[in-house]
Amino acid sequence: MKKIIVTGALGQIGSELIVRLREIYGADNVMATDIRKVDSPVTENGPFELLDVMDKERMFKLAKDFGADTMMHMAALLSATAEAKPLLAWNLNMGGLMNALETSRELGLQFFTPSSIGAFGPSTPKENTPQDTLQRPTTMYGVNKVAGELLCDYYFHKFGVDTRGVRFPGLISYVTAPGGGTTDYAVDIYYKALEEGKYTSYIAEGTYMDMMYMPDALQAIIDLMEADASKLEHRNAFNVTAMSFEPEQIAASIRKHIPTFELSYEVDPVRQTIADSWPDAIDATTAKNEWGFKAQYDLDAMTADMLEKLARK
Ligand code: VAH
Repeated sequence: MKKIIVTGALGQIGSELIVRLREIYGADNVMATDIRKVDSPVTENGPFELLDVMDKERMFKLAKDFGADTMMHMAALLSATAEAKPLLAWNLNMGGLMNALETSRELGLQFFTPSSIGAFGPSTPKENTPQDTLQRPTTMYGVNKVAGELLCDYYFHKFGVDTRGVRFPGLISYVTAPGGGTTDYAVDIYYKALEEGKYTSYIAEGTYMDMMYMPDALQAIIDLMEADASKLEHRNAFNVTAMSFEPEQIAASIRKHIPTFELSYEVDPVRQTIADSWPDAIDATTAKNEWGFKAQYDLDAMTADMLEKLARK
């Protein structure tokens, strides 16, 4: 039976990953950790501990005392925040990752951490971005993600740690409010569509980015971690995506439910520059071939579910 310790458990992915993991593996077998504590299913429906991922001693002790056999390291600063605080981002994103990898090496844990389409840069092919290609990101977040991918592969080849990762596209969910990302316009737009019937996008019309609905992201993590290791030629990290769209397309999808929805633009140069440096649409064939990756939600299915769930919220 898996015993999983998760860092960043109150973040955008963590908040839903914990709930899903506890459904599958049992609440007592999933320890959630985060640097802060708030009342939520994550902290109330199973083991929760405060953990600053820069505190290696506490991370090791929590994992050891819990009897963990798996580490899912989700704590990190996202792209826009990292661009505003590059030194903090380097220290936290790389220092936290190193502590999680070292803990996994010392305790023999299976290891997961997400990379991102942010690991690609302006010189990466923008259409059907291959699994193996040029990675020269121009953001601190991207530098962290490429370095992180290489570090995770190093821990696999050098120390035999079973490290696995995916390059997530923008993730869309209704559980946590958007924050710190470049793709979060695609989350915020749904909240504002219901609250105000209109949205002002900080990402320009015609800016294509890969996206995925959170249920598909959670399933990808679980499927990859359960995959037969002998089938994995790659490890850190697999391209995964469900769709690629630009703001006008998500607005059109929303108008199928809210016909009067209005979209306008006030471009944020910082986040637009980040978005322009990323691919338009990546290729996920390798993930499909090596461990059966398959997304269930397209744009219209995601819109219908997002609006329904947010309206109830
Ligand atoms: C961000 N949502 O915008 C994250 C993600 C691909 C985007 O890495 O920073």
